[in-house]
Amino acid sequence: MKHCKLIAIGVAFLAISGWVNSQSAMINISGRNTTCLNGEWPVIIDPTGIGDWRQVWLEKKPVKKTDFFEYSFEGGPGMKVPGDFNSQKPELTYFEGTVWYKKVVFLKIEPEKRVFIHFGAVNYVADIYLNGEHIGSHEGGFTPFQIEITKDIRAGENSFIIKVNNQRLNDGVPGLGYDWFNYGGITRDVHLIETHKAFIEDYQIQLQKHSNNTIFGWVKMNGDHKSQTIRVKIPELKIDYKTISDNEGFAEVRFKADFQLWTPEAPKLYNVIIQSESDTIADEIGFRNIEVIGNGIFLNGKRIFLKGVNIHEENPIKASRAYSEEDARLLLGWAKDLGCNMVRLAHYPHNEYMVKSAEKMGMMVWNEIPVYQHIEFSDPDVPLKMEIMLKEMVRRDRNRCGVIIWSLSNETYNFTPNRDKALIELTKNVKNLDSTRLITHVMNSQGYENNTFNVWDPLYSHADIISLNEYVGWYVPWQGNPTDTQWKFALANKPVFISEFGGEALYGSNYGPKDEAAYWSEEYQEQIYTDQIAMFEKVPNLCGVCPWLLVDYRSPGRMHPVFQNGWNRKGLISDKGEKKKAWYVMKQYFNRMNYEKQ
Ligand code: GCB
Repeated sequence: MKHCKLIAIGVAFLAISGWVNSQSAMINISGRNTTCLNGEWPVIIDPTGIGDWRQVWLEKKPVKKTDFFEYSFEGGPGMKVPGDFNSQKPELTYFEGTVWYKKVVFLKIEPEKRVFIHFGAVNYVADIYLNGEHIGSHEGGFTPFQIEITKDIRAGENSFIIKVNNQRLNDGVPGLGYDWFNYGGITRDVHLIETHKAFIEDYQIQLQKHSNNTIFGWVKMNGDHKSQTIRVKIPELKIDYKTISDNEGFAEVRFKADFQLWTPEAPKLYNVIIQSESDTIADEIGFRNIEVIGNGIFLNGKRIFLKGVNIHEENPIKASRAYSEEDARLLLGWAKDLGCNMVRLAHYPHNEYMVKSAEKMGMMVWNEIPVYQHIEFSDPDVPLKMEIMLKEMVRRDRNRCGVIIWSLSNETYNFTPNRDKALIELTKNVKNLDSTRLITHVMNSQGYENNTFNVWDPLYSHADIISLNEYVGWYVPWQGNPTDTQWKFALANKPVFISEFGGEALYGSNYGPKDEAAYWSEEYQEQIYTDQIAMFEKVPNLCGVCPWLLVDYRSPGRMHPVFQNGWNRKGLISDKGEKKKAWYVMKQYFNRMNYEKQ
C-alpha cells in the first residue's frame, strides 16, 4: 500500500498526528460537470473493526471454489448513499463503529481533464481507497471534502472502498457527549467532478460589508495556467466584468450595480456566470448587506428582528438524518409556516439543500460548527480540527447570501484559558475567511438570582451578537413574575439574541398545569412560551428569539420511559408532524413581531 496520499488542490493541508484532512480547497459543485454516484452501495458491517487486518480494500477474491474466503462485499447487504446506516438496518440502530462501502465506476482517461471524488459529508472519519490504494482521509461529519484522483484512475473499472467510522472521540468535534443522534455513514451526496487542467477553484461574489451596491470579491484559479482573463457576468443586470488573475491564480473582483437586494419578503437570486479562459461556473447568487449598528441588526440598512427557530438535520417522520431537497422542504416549510424569517441550523453545518432552500424561501440562515459543550480544548489537535471545519463550512457557503451568521461555539462552559484561546483564535480566523457576516458564540453562562439575569462571558466581547440559551421555566425555575425579570449585561451595547428557550411536551399529553404530570404536558410547554414572550419585553437590545426547537428529535440520552423514549420532546411539532399547543403561541408572537420591530 502506498503511503497515505493527501491531495491538496490549493495551498497547504494539515496533518494532525494520526489524523489527516484530504483537502485544502473547495470545488463548488454547482454549475459543474459532475457524475452523481448516489445509489445502493454494497457494504460490510465491521463491528469489531477487523477489516483493516483483513485488508478489505485489497478485495482479495477466491480463485477456486475451495479457497478460504470470509470477508466480502459480494452477496452481502447494501446501503443507500446518501443516508445514515443507523436508520437503514434495525440491528444498526445504536451502532457506533465501522462500515465499509464499495462503489465501482467505469471511467475513460482524458488527458486534458482532472478528476475529483467529492463527498457532501461522511460521519465521522472516512478513509478512501481507490483500486486498493489509500488515497485520503477526512475527519468531521458535517462538511464536504474532495480528493483528486486524476493520477489514480485507470481506463475501465475503478473500485472505491470507503471505510466509515462514527465512533465518538474524546478529541473529536463534537466530543463524546452531545444531545442529538450520532447518525453514521455516507450521509450526503457523492459526485465525481471533472475539470479542465486549469479550473476555477473558488470565488466569493458578495456585497462589500456595509454596502448595498458594491461587489467586493475574488476568483481563484487552480492548475498549470493560473493567470487568465476572468469574467464575472450577471446577464440580468447587463454586467460583464473583466479582470486578469495573477500568477498565483488570484483575481480581485470589484464593481457596482443596481441590485434588487435579497430580503425575506423578496428573496431575489441572480444567475451569475464566473468564467476563465478554461472554465465556466454558473451559480445563483443573491446580494444583501447584513450589519450590526449600535445595538441592532440591520439588513440592507433596515433594522430587523430575527424570528428564528432551531432545527436539527433530521427527518422525524423517517427517524433518519435529513439529506435531500425533499427533507429540506419538509423542515423549512414548517419553519416558514411558523412565521420565521431565520433558521438556526443547529449544531453543525447542515446539508446544502437546507441552506439553498432556506435562501430561496426567504429565510436567513445561522450556520454553526459542532464546537459543542464537552470539547477537549486541552488537546492541541482539537483547535486545529475546529479550524478545518470552519474553513470547510465557509468555503461551501460563502456565496450564499441567506447565510448571515457564523456561529463558532455552543455552551462551552469549561472556562479554561485553553477554551478562551482556541475560540478567540477561531473568531479572528473566521474574519479573515469572510468579513461580511456576523459572528457569534452561544452561551448559557448567565447567573440568575432574585429574578435577575447577569449575562457575561469573555467571549462576548469577540462576538457581534450576544447569544444566550436560557431555558427559564424548564431547567431553571422562574424566580418571580416573568414581566418583573431584570437583565444586566456586562456588555450593554450589543444586540441580544435568545438562541434557545423552551421545554418538553409529548404531543397528546394534555394535563392541567397544576397536575403532577404537568411537566411533560402540552399545556406546561405552552405556559413556558407564554411566560417567555412576556419576559422578552424586558430584555434590552433584543434583536431576535429562537425556540428550541422546531420538531422533536432523536437523542439516545433522553430515556424517560413514558414521555421521551429516545426523543428530545422540546419540539413545537411532534415526530409525527403534529403541532403542539405552544406552536400556536409562538406563531402568534412572530405574527405580531412583523409590525412591532421592523
Ligand atoms: C441546550 C443545547 C441543546 C440541547 C438543549 C436541551 O442548551 O444547546 O443542544 O439539546 O439544551 O434540550 O436541553
